[in-house]
Amino acid sequence: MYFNEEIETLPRLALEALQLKRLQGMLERVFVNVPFYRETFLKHGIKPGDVKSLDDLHRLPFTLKQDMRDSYPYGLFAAPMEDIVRIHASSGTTGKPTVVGYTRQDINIWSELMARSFVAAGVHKGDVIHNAYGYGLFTGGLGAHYGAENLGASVIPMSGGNTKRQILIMKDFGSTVLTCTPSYSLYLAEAALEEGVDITSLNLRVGIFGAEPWSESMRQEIQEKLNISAIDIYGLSEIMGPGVAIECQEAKCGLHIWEDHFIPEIIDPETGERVPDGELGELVITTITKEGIPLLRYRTRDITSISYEPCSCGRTHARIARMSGRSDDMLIIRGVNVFPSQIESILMQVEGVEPYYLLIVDRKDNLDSLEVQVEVDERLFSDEVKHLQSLAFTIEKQIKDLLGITCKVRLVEPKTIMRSEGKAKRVIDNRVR
Ligand code: DLL
Repeated sequence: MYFNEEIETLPRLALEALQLKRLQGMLERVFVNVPFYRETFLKHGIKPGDVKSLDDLHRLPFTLKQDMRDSYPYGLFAAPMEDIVRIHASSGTTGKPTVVGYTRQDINIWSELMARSFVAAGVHKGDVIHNAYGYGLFTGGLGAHYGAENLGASVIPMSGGNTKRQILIMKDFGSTVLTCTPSYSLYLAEAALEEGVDITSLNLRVGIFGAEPWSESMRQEIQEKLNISAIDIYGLSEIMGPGVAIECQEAKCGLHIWEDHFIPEIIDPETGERVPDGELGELVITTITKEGIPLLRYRTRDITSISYEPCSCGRTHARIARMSGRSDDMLIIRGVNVFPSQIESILMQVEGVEPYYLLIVDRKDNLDSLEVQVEVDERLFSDEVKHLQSLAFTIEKQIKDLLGITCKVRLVEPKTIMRSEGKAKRVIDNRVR
């Protein structure tokens, strides 16, 4: 099933020809309308007309999040304010938010790509979509909402928070699709249990989860606890919002990135050079149809790999692998590079361990230390202390064996680690940078 069969299954040659034509148009537009790009092009001695093939793209300069911050709030907009119909912003951990603007056409394209994403995930007209992504400056809520309406499904604009009410609505309204962060879906499952609601017996069939990193083992956990098929969706506000890429329900093997609107590249974050297909690197995206804020070679900082192999679902658009972290959230602990998701994968494979954890990184006497706090099953706490100790020891050993770092594992009682309604906070780094 497709939302737009012709374009989703377009032969690659035609897709690439379309990309080149759109890329050339985009370069002209930013050269004329965005002083930042005009100056960058002039500085590098580049004219928009120099790009004759898709391969020429890699000679153009990158755009960084810092460039967006420097042009706060509207400096990178390529359309006049009277054509901007929506503004979103990403919170950002430090400093000012990153602001993005959408023209009417940008919103229409976003709604189409979200609708395509829903269909790829196995959602159709007639579904009742319980949308628990936050509504507001965050792109999750409204992005999924417009896509759901465009598809013709019934959308419940829940937003985040008020967890008890979410359970009630999900049950009484017969929701068939859940959209929220993966961590919140598990929190909902837990809350349902407390409310005496058997979440596995509701009408829910599909969950579309993203906005934060999660692992394959977490997918298994969610699928079992909620009795649904869990699909990974990727996006970022700078590029559009949710729906830049999504897994198809047929293969669930990589996320199709909608290449008629975005050109993906995977680069070595150190050298900026492209890496071969299939190898891990940083995802760089060029938007080729956006009017509000088109971005050239935007460095997402997200780590993934790309594959152009045909997919069993028939879509011809390339697939990016599940994100393995960010090139900037990567922790370096006593010289060893670790992604929180790697630790999560190890934890999730341990019997009795719950999917709530916190990594606390510290530095004492110039030596880094890592403490992994993780919740364990209630029953383990009523057990003998030595069982808990041996479980903690087993996890420490596995982390040491698989990742090469020594850590202290602290098993904590259920519900002691703070729950989040949006993106979960998994790392506290107390080291002075
Ligand atoms: O999180 C957009 C979104 C909303 C995506 C709902 C999916 C669902 P931002 O707040 O700008 O936008 O954050 C973007 O979140 O660069 C990734 O680091 C991370 N991220 C998003 N989706 C995934 C995912 C939204 N599926 C940042 N897996 C991105 C891992 C993800 N990380």
